[in-house]
Amino acid sequence: MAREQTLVIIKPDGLSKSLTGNVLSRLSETRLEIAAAKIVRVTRELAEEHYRALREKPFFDELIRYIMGEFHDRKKVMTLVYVGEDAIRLVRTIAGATNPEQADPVSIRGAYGRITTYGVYENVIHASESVAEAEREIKLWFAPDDIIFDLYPTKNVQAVGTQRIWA
Ligand code: FUP
Repeated sequence: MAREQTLVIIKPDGLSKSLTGNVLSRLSETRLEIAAAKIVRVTRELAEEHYRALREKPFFDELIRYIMGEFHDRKKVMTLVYVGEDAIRLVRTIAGATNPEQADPVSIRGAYGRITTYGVYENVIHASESVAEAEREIKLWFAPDDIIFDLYPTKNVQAVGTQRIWA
């Protein structure tokens, strides 16, 4: 088994239902290590890039609005990177199937997810599905310095323009 990393997103329904602690407790059963964590306000650009493989799907627009928090009172998500042996499979097993009605009832999605009347699966969390997708997603959501390990090669660039720093 290989050491892997995977991206987890606690989606706006999870935050809105106060499920953050429950989800993190379930994920701790994996014994994986959290290598990064943050709360993110999701822009349309970020949402569309994250779900770009699904852009032809009939539910794509609703999916983008869902991950942006437009159906919930919490316009934010929590993103984490979990690292360890077999991380992708371990997290996806605890997450459960994509469709919350078909997911194992003891999984996170089975226990807490629902299908809305407008047809989107509100399934509480996202978990990367492959090594390649995990790399793409982690690089999309996190900067190298947000993560405690050097997971992928980096390069140095000279910053230009104005930067906002603490006063
Ligand atoms: P998963 O890898 O389990 O997150 O599944 P997908 O990448 O196929 O789907 C991404 C998201 O699209 C799901 F989390 C919920 C949403 N979705 C729907 O709303 N309806 C569908 O029929 C399939 C997916």
